[in-house]
Amino acid sequence: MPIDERYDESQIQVLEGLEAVRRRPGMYIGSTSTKGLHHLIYEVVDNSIDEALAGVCNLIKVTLHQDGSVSVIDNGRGIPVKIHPTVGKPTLEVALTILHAGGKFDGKGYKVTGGLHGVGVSVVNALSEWLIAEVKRDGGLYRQEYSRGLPTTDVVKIRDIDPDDTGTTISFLPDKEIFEDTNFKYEVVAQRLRELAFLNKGVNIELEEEKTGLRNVFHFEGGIISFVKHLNRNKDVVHSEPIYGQGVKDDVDVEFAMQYNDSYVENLYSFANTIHTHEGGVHETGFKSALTRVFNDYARKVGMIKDGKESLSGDDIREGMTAILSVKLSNPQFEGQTKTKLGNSHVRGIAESIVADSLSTYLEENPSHAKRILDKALVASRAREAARKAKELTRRKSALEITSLPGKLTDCTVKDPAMSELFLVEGDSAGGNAKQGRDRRFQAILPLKGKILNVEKARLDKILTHTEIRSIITALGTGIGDDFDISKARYHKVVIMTDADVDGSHIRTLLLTFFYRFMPDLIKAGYVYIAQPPLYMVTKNKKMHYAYTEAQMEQLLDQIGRGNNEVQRFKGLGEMDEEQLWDTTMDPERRTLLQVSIEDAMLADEIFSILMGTKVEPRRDFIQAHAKEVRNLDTIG
Ligand code: 0RA
Repeated sequence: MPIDERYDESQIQVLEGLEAVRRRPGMYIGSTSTKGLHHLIYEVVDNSIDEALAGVCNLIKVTLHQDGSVSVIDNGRGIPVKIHPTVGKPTLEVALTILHAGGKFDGKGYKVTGGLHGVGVSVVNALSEWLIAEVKRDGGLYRQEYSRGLPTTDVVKIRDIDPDDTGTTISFLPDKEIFEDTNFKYEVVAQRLRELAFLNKGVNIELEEEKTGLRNVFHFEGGIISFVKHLNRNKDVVHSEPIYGQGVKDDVDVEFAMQYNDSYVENLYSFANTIHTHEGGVHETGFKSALTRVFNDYARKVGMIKDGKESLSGDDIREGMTAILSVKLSNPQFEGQTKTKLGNSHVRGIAESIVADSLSTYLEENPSHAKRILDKALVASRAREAARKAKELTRRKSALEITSLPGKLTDCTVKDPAMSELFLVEGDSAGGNAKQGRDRRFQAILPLKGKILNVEKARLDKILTHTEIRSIITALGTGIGDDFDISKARYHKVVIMTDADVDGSHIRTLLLTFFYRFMPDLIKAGYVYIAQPPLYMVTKNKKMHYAYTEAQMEQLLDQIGRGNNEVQRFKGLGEMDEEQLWDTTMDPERRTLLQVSIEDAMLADEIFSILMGTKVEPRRDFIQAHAKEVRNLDTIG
């Protein structure tokens, strides 16, 4: 075949590929929201991580530049630059312009990551206003530039370099035509890079933001052991060193670390090829059944539970456990609603046997720790039994009373849950205004008094007796915990509306904790939102303008002129009248709601623990550090 014919063919492939990506970006990076935007960075970094896993890279640096662009630098082998044998163009150009060509071409090596959707750097290129790839390889520094996925230069050799010096730098500016918001959030990027550093021990990952001078270097020789210690750092632990185990079977690498703390909360974070498997899957199932079996066997053997009679449930054994489970395999199958559930069925047994082996060895070798952990599980077992009885009682009672809706709820008139919204409003006075201001057809109001219960310290039985929580549960209609049924939800939007002050964010954090712990599927379904009341009202010539942030307020003053106006800062929802509340915060045509995602769970959990756990010092430090920037108490946005 003549060269130019192949050239034409690959050119058509490029154009079709780019068009597909730009037309339906969501198919490739999940969404065009902030979340999708951040996936651009993760996609590039995952390629560098692959180099690290191949043992040929130990440095990755991400820089958020002043102009909104990002660079990802690594010292891996560098993307090959020689002419690609079938396409007839430099491999670098092929990797950056042809869909699904970004991976390793020889099929060799242990390719385990590959981004959430494993789409390759060409997708990042297609969704960037510009991208520059620089490669140090084969004794040269090579460079090519692109615009919206198309090359604007050839692959050019810039200069000769030391042949031992290798690596790749990808710099790009996300396309404003594609993304709703092109501002990267330092904390969000930091969270993922920290996670990657934990999951790939020894790798140095650096993050820097030019605008703020913020900088972090993530490097953990302890790997997931450090991860577990990090998650437990604000908690009182039951044993000082995490339990750790690792093994490989049939090319599946399984690694876990776990440590108990004195809370009642289970924190199991599982990963497959460094991708967080929110929805769990076969590896989690294997891990959990190993835990249940090994702890019960051991407890029976040492006489802590009677032969044949009792046994500890998985929930009892996992109460207060913080654990990381990380598996690595080729061709992971991701299933479930958000494609974060591992489906390769053979992994279940492999995970179970590797975890069971390491755990039983640990228990044999550490009898005093084993006893402490089992004592805790036995207490949990008794508490659960008591809770079950209490729950039965409430169930029987409500059956007799014909499940009535809470008295404080002002319901909406439509009965279609998909159209209905429930506002959880802080305080009776704001609740009153919300009732007056709402659209009664589809908006229901439930005012909540004061601080609702501290959910982390309390167990299920106690929570069920709390009036505010019971009102929320009955209003929602879904039930709770194991009884939770999303199809019974009476509203498909549950909007948390609190003041923009410290108390308000505390209540919001408490509510989010409650939903996260007891109705996580409500969050996963995308039913939970946070209302955004304005911070300022500017009155000029009797006309009212609202601003939701300091920056917006400055912008507004520039627009309408700084003279002759009156600026009011809203301290609470109660300071707005019913009309203002409707105009700014409740009217679907004009409001902005923040959708709460389970993605923030790890970050959220950290804040919950700090604010509500038993350790006083981290809480005091946190509140002092954030007193001036109340909005940072938000678990999202
Ligand atoms: C294709 C093949 C090889 C490495 C890479 C791509 C590669 C891609 C990226 C993206 C960012 N950093 C990267 N580093 C490497 C394998 C090269 C070889 O076998 O020598």
